[in-house]
Amino acid sequence: MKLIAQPAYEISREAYQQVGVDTEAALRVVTSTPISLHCWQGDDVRGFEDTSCSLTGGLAVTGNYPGVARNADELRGDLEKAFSLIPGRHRLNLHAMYAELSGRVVERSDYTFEHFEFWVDWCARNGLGFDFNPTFFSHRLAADSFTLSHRDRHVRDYWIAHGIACRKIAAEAARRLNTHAVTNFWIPDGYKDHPADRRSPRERLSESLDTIFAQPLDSELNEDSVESKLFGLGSESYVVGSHEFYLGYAVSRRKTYCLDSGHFHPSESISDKVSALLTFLPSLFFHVSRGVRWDSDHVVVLDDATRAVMEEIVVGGYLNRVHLGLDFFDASINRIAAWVIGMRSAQKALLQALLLPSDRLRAAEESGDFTERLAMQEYAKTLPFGAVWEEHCRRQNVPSDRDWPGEVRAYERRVLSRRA
Ligand code: RNT
Ligand code: ZN
Repeated sequence: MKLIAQPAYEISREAYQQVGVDTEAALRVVTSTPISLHCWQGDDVRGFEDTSCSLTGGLAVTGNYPGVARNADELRGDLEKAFSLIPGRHRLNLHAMYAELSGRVVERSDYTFEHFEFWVDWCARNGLGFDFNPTFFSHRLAADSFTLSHRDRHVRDYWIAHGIACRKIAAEAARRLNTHAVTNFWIPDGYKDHPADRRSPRERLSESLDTIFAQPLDSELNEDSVESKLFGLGSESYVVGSHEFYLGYAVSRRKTYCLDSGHFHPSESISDKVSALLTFLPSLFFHVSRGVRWDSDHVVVLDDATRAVMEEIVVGGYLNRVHLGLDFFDASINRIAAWVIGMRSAQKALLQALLLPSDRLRAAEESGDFTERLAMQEYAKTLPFGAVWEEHCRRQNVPSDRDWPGEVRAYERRVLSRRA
């Protein structure tokens, strides 16, 4: 198998060369671009806190595929399996609800680095970066779906303290891992029905965020990002943290803005927002996801929407100002396979973007030759991408698309099937 991969790659490399594309350069970039893998796909967004509270905030995981991770060791084991099947070195995206509290009850407002030390040591051992998320859902004080914009000051204060704690934890993790961490803020706050007052919760949210971000942290270590949403289950009529709200917030406070593929009108494409936003913002964080009819958080695949996002990032020259992460949860298929498919598909989309004959496309556009531009865009679609991807997997020492599912099945038999 390895013997046939190489000649196929050589032929493909030639084909790309003829349209002015250097496959070696593309492979170098894809190899050095990390993607943040979301821990929460592995256990259906349950987390490990003892104060068991079901999933809230309008998030929904469907399916009951056997073998869900029940504790941190199982989740880490599953992640290790997934990472072994994903080319390149990446990052872990952890939620605060995955704190390891050794059976004690600790308030989220009191979380400290020690509750995440094990995770961070594990990242160090596995050569992974670390990103973090305060958890503003699945909690008694988020039961009415209001947190940082809550009308009750005590509830707000609790969540403000949680936000402050999480930034510090992320900065400490980054320091230990000798990297930077993105701390992403998403809250579920909103109303199912038409509100009487849309203004006050937004003003409260802005104030709460300002309080959380008041303490300057080393920007080399921690980067704050804010994630907007159009609607959620139970917040169909009003979401406090809407696109316009966070766009204004991020621009005025110089924060990173997080775009989730599922958080916009289904006919809207987030790819077109990349260059618009980066004209004014320092950086973006992408929650690469796949909405099917609604914000359904399906597993990322190599579809037009994902390819368009990567194209905009690459062609715009924005790779150094963009963080890539995945955000989906599917319990209807093997959860490790879901991670692997999502990561490999996102990387394929990135590689395809890097293999676009952009110089030629741009030249055609600049000379006003839109016929050539369209013809070249269509030609690019049938260039032999598959062999370049296979070569990437081969060089990174991970199985090909044909072979990795067998490894997941073996792990399922050996490990997952033994979980009650
Ligand atoms: C919810 C947001 C958010 C969550 C995670 C679990 O709509 O997309 O990013 O998916 O924080
Ligand atoms: Zn998201």
